[in-house]
Amino acid sequence: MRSPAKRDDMLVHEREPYNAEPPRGALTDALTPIEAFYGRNHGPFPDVDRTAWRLRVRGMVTRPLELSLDDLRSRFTRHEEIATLQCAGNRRAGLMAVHDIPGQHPWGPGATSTARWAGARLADVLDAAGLDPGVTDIAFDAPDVAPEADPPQGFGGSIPAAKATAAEVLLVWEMNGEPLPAAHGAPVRVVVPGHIGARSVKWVETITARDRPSDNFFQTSAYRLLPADLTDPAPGDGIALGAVALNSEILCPDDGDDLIAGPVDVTGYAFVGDDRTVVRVDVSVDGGRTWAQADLDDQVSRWAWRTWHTTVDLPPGPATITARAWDSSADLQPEHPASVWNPKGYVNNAWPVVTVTGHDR
Ligand SMILES: Nc1nc2c(c(=O)[nH]1)N[C@H]1C(S)=C(S)[C@@H](COP(=O)(O)O)O[C@H]1N2
Ligand SMILES: [Mo]
Repeated sequence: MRSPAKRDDMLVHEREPYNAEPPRGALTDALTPIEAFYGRNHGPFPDVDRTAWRLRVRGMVTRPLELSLDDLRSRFTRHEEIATLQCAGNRRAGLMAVHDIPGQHPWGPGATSTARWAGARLADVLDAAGLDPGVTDIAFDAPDVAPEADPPQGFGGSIPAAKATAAEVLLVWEMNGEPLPAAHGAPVRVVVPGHIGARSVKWVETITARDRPSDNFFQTSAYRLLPADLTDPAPGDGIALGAVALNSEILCPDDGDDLIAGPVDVTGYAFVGDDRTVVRVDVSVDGGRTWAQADLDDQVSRWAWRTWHTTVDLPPGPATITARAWDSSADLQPEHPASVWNPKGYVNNAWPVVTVTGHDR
């Protein structure tokens, strides 16, 4: 497949495999247009023939299934869910500024986007297959082979069975009302709202019911939070990433902007996974000495980010704008990226900062 149809001003970290994020300003709406939606790929796009494509459901099930796209669409009820995808590497650049992370892309704040997804509930498909009582995890496998996967294997991962059978997890064939684009996993991808993007496996071919997490490289070795001093990790080391940690970003103004001193509109997003919700966002223009609460925009879906806005009084001269989000468990984002630095550069959820200059009119 050629390069996906994206905005000209995407920040391309890598052309092949395609890894790109939109500029901050492209993410201010509740829903992200497909041409701005970030792309994160570990290997080249696979060639999938949609008529020959079959979804296999196997493992610890009573009735193994083999479903065509037509089977999936006709046998199961179509459901929609507006959900944010967020890569575990989102905002990694902030960790790399603390200490280099070789071999990883320096993602800014744009490795996250929100779409309206439609497809079948994974729960309904698992129900048709009949899960054995001992099932604890549901694994997904795709055909695209990443150079980093050791040994060579397709992309894959798993989620706990309790999440897999929740109503929000979909097998998706539509994105923002259009057929799912090839670059985002056509004919069918998994969307796991509230969990790291890596579990939303694109071009999914096999679903396996298991009594332990997936053995796939991207479950056992990648997407794990390692202690900062671990230099030679083995598979299974560190914390497997699942639900998305509380995070936020400033989308407007952009870092480095020259502005007129005085009232300045500030907007951003805040997001947290699974059973927590964003309940408060504070903004500071004096480096965190004093804070004012931002207005939270209406949340378009339980599984979408919360966009927010406020107006600050920007002083003349160089200034920093800082934000920090709170969630329904009274958790607050950590202040410094240094305190969350980890060898693979995941989950930078430190306070976002943009540096701007206020000019006299
Ligand atoms: N088959 C497959 N699925 C995949 C990936 C991949 O490389 N291959 N990348 C994952 C990661 S790390 C993320 S963050 C999301 C990105 O989805 P997008 O490219 O549609 O934005 O897809 C996930 N699903
Ligand atoms: Mo990711």
